[in-house]
Amino acid sequence: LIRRVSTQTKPKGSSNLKILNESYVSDDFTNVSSKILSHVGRGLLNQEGHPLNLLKRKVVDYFYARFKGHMGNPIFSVYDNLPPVVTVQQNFDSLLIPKDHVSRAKSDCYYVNRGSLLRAHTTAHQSELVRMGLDNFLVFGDVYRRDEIDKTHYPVFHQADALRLCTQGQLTDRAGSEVVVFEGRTGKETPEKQAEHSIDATKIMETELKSTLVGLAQSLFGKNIQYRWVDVYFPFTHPSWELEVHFNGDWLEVLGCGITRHAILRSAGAEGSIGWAFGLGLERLAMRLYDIPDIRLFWSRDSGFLSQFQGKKPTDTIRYKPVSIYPQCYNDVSFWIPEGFVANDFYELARETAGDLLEQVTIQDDFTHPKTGRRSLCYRLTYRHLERTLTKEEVNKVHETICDRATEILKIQIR
Ligand code: FA5
Ligand code: MG
Repeated sequence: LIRRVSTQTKPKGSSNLKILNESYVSDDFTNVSSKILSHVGRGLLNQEGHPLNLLKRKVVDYFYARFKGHMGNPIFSVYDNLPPVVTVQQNFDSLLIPKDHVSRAKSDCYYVNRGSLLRAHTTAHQSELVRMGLDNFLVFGDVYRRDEIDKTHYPVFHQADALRLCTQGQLTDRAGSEVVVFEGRTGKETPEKQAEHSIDATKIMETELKSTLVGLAQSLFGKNIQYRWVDVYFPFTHPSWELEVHFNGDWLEVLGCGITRHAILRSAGAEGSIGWAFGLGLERLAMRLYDIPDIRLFWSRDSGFLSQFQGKKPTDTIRYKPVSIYPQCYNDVSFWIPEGFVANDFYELARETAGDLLEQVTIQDDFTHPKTGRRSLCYRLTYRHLERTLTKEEVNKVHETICDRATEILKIQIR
């Protein structure tokens, strides 16, 4: 998927990146690697019998059943094949994410170049779909984030996003009496609502949003689940909430949602509507739903994994049974860090070097020398192959290569 092509016109130091048959010129912002690009185009969501495909179909079926038009037709349209390279405008600007917001940092995203990146959320497509005139839609897609390493984090995962718009007329029809949606110039923003909106219209939308999402969680996990709403902040919604579900003794964050910022709708040509939106992580749900213990398994091509889902229907109950558990192996590394050291750079270098052998990286010690002020970190790297037993020699070799590369590229100094 990644191919470097030489051209005559490219600026010094840049090259052409080929992603899904499109060509991009790299620059000083480029930080996608061939390892990450090897995930682009895998199409797990659309692979018949993959657990993410089964979950996608469960979500779609729920929305089709819940929201019907006058003729009994489903009113949500579904997009599950939008290309993952998006512009900075789509991923951030169109969603009112401030220019200096942390989520834009090179340390958190995979940039193709200064103008484009691998989408960090499926919300990146919201504004263009509204501009196309859509008023009820679901977007499913692969998303890319530079992040920590453990059993529930992987640099590529999948999200579902939704948006639902209502005009004043539709809201009035639904309520059975006149609902005024907009407050006009005198409106003020409060914790409950945006300046542009009336409290009545906001509450109707909030109630529908929350009951839709609780209904979705119940349709996946059963009527008796325990859940709670947490107030949060997103630049593109207000008010905003997260839904947490109690699972195996823990509160699990399932999704973020809220009332779409009116400025987003206005600039996308839907100034006459009020809308709600949400975004949820599919792996987190699939891991609970199917008892999948490690997020790396979603990328497995092993038949021991895939065969347990093949030929199944979205309505079938499936419990994944680990084929066998191979032993873990860990090695520690302590080093002095140079100025400007970014932990995500180390995680990624480790992952690039070890590939999927690397299961987890945890920090064991963080020490600042009292005299020199130099800071040293100790990380524990846990290795485990999903499909066979690793030898100690094999792990040592990989571990040494990580240390060598980190010394050379990140300028760390091993203790
Ligand atoms: C977002 O991505 C917002 N775009 C969601 C949204 C959309 C809010 C529309 C309002 C309106 P957040 O970064 O919290 O928010 O991610 C949303 C969900 O994705 C999380 O609740 C979680 O389920 C999942 N998620 C986030 N990071 C990871 C990760 N590293 N691994 C697996 N799942 C993740
Ligand atoms: Mg969140």
